[in-house]
Amino acid sequence: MRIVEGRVVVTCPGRNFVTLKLVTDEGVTGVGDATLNGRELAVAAYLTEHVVPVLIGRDPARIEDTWQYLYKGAYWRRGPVTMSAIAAVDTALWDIKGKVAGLPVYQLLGGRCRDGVTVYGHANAATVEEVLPEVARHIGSGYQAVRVQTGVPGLATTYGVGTDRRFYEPADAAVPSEAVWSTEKYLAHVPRVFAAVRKEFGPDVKLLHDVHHRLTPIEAARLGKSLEPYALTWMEDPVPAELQESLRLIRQHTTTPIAVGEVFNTIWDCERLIREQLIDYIRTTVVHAGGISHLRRIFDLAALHHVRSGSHGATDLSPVCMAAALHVDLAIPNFGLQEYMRHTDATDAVFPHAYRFADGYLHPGDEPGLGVDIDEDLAARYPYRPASLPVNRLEDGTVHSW
Ligand code: KDG
Ligand code: MG
Repeated sequence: MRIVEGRVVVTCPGRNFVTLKLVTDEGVTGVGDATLNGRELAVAAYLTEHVVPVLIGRDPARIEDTWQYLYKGAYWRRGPVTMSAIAAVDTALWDIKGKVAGLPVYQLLGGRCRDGVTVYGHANAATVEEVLPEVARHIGSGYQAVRVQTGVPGLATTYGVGTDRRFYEPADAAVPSEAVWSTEKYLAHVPRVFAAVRKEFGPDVKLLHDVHHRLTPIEAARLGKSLEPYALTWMEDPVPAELQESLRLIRQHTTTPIAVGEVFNTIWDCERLIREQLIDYIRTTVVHAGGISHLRRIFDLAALHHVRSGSHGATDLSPVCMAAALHVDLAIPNFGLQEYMRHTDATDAVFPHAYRFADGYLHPGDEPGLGVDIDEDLAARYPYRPASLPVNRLEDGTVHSW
């Protein structure tokens, strides 16, 4: 069997997605997600110009060799654009292998380690009062874990807390919009949110919070300490994690568990954090961390050091990524949680998929391969629309961190 074609499809059924579809001479096809929020066309060009031409004529069964070829052969390594492109190829090759074998991909990865994939949903609202019904709605739909974010009194907008409660979409304008941030206001507010949520819903529901990289190490340590009475499952991205010593400092001050990794692209971005047990959950994902093969490598390293997975699953990761993530989640021993937010109906129509939500769990289904595809005719009806993530400034105008 040989690869004869690679189509890069850019579509915007509500938001932009980049998808690679590989076609073989025997008619078997595979899909991979290549979406990088706000930088979609960079990955599309990388695939079209530099990757697809070298795949033509290759044996699709050689997944690991193809990964090594694209990673080592390029000389320029790592980075989100390169690794999202490699991820798309790797994911599509696993899809093809599953279809050829007549097995769902999780079977090829070693089979089930659990009955279903526990997911967490997002409860977002402007105020504490308004977020409580959102948490209740999630619990009522069967979620065992809920991420809680609210607006911060005194700040006009807060990243990730949009006006639409049903669908998460922070990329809101072609030229980035700008938001204002105050650490003081935020640190004073967040413990009140979780005090109210615990009081209302008791100790059983798993609660999570995303800091979106906004704090300094000592501020993050203080936040973790102040949240200890509310027993969070994790505090996510408390600091920009390039400076990995930061996580050690936070760790020395608080027992609130730490989850990081959605902006990491390779095992080398988190190897030290895992090996030195500076984090509790690693949140790398299929599309931004080199595909199923490389994500599995990261999670296997994490398993050795008692770090669990917590894969990123925001709506800017397409249903192709979600399907791939679920096969990995089902097959690894150290699964923790999987993030899950509903895509729009238009997105679900463009990406027909076998995975389904039931009672707080996602199930990838048992179709051969990944159990997801792209309807290219429908996709063509939704042309690309430029959209960027917002820029964040302090109250004095200084550009602030992600
Ligand atoms: O593209 C950025 C989003 O994926 C990000 O804002 C989502 O932080 C996020 C999360 O944890 O889902
Ligand atoms: Mg996050």
